[in-house]
Amino acid sequence: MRGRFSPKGMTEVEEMETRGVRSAVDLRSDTVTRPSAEMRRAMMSAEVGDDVYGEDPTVNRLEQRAAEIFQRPAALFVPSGTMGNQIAVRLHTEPGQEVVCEARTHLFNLEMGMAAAFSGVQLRPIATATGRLTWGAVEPALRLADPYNTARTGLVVVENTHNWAGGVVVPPAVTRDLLRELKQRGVPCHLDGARIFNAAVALGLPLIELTAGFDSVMFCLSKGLGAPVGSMLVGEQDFIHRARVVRKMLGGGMRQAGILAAAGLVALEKGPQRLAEDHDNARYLAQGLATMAGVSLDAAAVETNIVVFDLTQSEFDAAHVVAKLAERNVLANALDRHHVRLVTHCDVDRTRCEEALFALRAVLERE
Ligand code: TLP
Repeated sequence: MRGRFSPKGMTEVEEMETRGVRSAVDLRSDTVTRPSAEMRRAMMSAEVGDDVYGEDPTVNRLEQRAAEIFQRPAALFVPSGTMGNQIAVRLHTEPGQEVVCEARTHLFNLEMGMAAAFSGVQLRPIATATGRLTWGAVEPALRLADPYNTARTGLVVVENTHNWAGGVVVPPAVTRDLLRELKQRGVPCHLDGARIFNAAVALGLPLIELTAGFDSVMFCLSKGLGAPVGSMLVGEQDFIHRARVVRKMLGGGMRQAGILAAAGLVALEKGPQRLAEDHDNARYLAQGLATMAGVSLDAAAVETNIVVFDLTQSEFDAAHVVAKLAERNVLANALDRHHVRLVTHCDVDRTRCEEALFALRAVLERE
């Protein structure tokens, strides 16, 4: 991932602005979206109260709506997806246990070692070719039979869509087996559904078919759905009650958070309707990229709003490509030495994707 500030102490966007460059085609993430006019209006007029007292009517409405949509008893508004995941890890496990997850998950790579620091658990990452965690892959990694030598498996985490694997969708057929087998063994399963609405849209299935059976679900309002801040944790009443306590431990009691929840409500109701457009744009980027020198990418495998392309065969490494793209007003993220990620969202339309492809070709083919 790129550093936040340039050597001049400015953000990448500020630096471009000082060079008089028109706003960047920002494909670093779907987290970069600005709230829509409708969201800003809703924020302006939001009714608020102190949410730590449970008195913010807009937060309460958002939590009720999320619970309704996911057909669960309760939901909790949290400041970030990371906090939602970490609360779930804390509540499902005991210190000294192990959490099984796919090797490229956000939980393992991008949550600051917090599962160890906050919950005292270790992660057991499982490498897969596709990012889809199947029962066949999880079974050999479970530690349930030897209490005197091994850390017991306390939780399994599934990420859907799988971000670093390229926005890959995990279909219900895969999770159904996994959930059934885990249930039989008494091992809970948490869904990191940061982009679960993208998965549902890509599969053309009701959201609930992708989320039923998980012991808890986290999803983000602040990614493809377009809200400025916030994620939701959904689950059983008692779980969410305990989650509220852990959120407070983490400093996540947000007082007049209705200002943010108002935007979150717009994101929840309106956001999913336009995700197909982001998926089309990602496919369009992937198809163009697949024809470029040194790029390995199966464009047909791009299912949602994330494109990860491989530069192992290129003369350039990922950091170089990202730096050169920035000079051409296109922002992307390097995941590691050989992989670059592009993410489409509501603030980049087809024309801006065409501009990005033009810059990508110029950089990758030294035009
Ligand atoms: N992902 C962000 C960065 O942290 C990498 C991004 O730009 O994609 N789960 C998944 C699958 C995520 O992709 C993310 C954020 C999170 C959890 C955490 O959400 P936040 O950023 O709200 O803490």
